[in-house]
Amino acid sequence: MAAHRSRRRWAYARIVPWGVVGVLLLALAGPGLSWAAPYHRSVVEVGYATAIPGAAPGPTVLPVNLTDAPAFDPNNLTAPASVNVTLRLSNTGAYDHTFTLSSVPGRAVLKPTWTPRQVDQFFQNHTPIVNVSVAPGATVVVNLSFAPSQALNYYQYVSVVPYQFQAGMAGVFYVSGGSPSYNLTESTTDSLSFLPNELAVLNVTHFPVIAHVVVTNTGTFSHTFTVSPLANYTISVANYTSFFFTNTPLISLPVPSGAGSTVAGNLTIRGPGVYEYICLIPGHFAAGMYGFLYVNLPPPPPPPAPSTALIQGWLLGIAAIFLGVALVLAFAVSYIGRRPREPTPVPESPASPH
Ligand SMILES: [Cu+2]
Repeated sequence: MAAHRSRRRWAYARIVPWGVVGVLLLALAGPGLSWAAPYHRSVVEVGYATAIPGAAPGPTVLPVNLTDAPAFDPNNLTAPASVNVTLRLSNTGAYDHTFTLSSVPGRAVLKPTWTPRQVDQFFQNHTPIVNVSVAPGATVVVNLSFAPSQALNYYQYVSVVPYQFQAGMAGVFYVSGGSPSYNLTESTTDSLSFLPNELAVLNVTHFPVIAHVVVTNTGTFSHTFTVSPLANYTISVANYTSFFFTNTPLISLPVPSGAGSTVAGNLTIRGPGVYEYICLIPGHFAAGMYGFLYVNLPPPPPPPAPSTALIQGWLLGIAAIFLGVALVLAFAVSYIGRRPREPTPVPESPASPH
């Protein structure tokens, strides 16, 4: 009896410590597993990785390594909008990582101070553009294409494995504006003017839009072609230097001196309106070296040409009135008579009685 009981107590003594260790391990691993679970999708090919459905493998291939630092290498990417892009995501470490690309524009929307639960909640509220889990040693290929409306924005990418983003596993994807869809030609003259001084980009269906501009110098002075970033804003001659200091121009091309020299560049236009462009060389703007770029607005109609008629209509009208008055007066004069009446002939008096 006593021997039996002591053997049972001995068995409990061996099992209980292992049980305690097991419960502790589960308690430690549990939260991590529960956070990670939603993102460890077994979708290994494309995931829900397409900003535009049906994106094909692109001419632009961007390799990204996911490391145990933990970090992305590189931690910044750039691709144009409306172009198919292929991401090659390689996990070079020994731990799981995810490549999760936020759909909310901004460089610092996701904060490293967030808890894994907050990161999780963010991506439940804002479905990511890309969300793939990459196992150690694996490479995942993702095809995507950014819409034109996403251009000129930054999108963060992070690993949502708990505490990896918080430890610095993050990067920023910049979507550039794509290829130019409009061509503009402009020239500068020694009479300190732009020729033409009105440019137009019309029938734009979506912004931002890129225009390619070629500026040719027809004279010997050097100039600049500097476009205001503000729509419907008239630049003042008095403070244009400080204006462009605080408002980065859409483009500022130095036009080299010498007839025939040419310079070209792209400018990105975010919306419709009238954008003034000027020459920054001191004195040139004041002398009249400016023009206007009309975006989705037709240039104003030219002022009516001066009449080439020798005699204007209104002048004829007034002349006719004066002529009429003169005729009436002449008629009245001739009828009534103004000249002194002819003296009434004195009746011949009879011979004086004298
Ligand atoms: Cu100039």
